[in-house]
Amino acid sequence: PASPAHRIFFVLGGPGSGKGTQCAKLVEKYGFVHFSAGDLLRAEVKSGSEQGVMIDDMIKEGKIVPGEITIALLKSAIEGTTAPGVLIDGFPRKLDQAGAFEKDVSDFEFVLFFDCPEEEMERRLLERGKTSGRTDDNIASIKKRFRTFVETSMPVIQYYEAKGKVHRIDATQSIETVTDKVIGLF
Ligand code: UP5
Ligand code: MG
Repeated sequence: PASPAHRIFFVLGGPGSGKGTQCAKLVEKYGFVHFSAGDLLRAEVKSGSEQGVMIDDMIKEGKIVPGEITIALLKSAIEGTTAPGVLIDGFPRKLDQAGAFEKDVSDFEFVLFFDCPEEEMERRLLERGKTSGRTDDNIASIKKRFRTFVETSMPVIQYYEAKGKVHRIDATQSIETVTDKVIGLF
């Protein structure tokens, strides 16, 4: 179903491509709200809920958490929102979850795709891992996240690209340069 009150944008890209960083810029500039699927899942782990232990394990292994869980978290996050735009960061990363979201929650305007080579993403994540406290910012988990991204999440981007719904951004340049390119799309 359509959700005319909100313009929903999917923000996708590999681990460390800059999704969260650029979403923060858009929040500042346009008053959008930003929901990171990964952040919602990490909050679920912290809450000590029953499913938190399973989610924790899957994140360390770079695996994709079952869609019902992520979609329920996103749905309730979006529901209370009155902002002019909603940035969904890091979701959908599997084709069937994309279809389920479109069917059960909302349609969306376009996908913002941050394109970045693995060596640059690895450098950023290892640097961030010195202070992030994220259980998946270590080289073993990073390699698994890359593999899941290539095998399972890139097909989502290709699917929407074939439908003309993807804006691809070169994410290798400085944060400011990338922001300038992103701003041009809104
Ligand atoms: N940085 C950013 N931009 C830079 C630039 N242009 N130049 C130089 N440095 C730059 O950035 C990462 C680091 O790089 C930061 O230190 C930043 O300063 C620097 P960030 O903006 O955090 O990148 P981001 O793409 O958000 O990286 P993140 O690690 O969050 O991406 P992931 O996709 O890996 O993580 P996410 O939180 O989305 O998902 C984590 C896990 O949750 C998944 O692996 C999966 O297990 C699970 N998950 C699901 O199961 N389902 C979902 O739907 C979503 C997540
Ligand atoms: Mg992020």
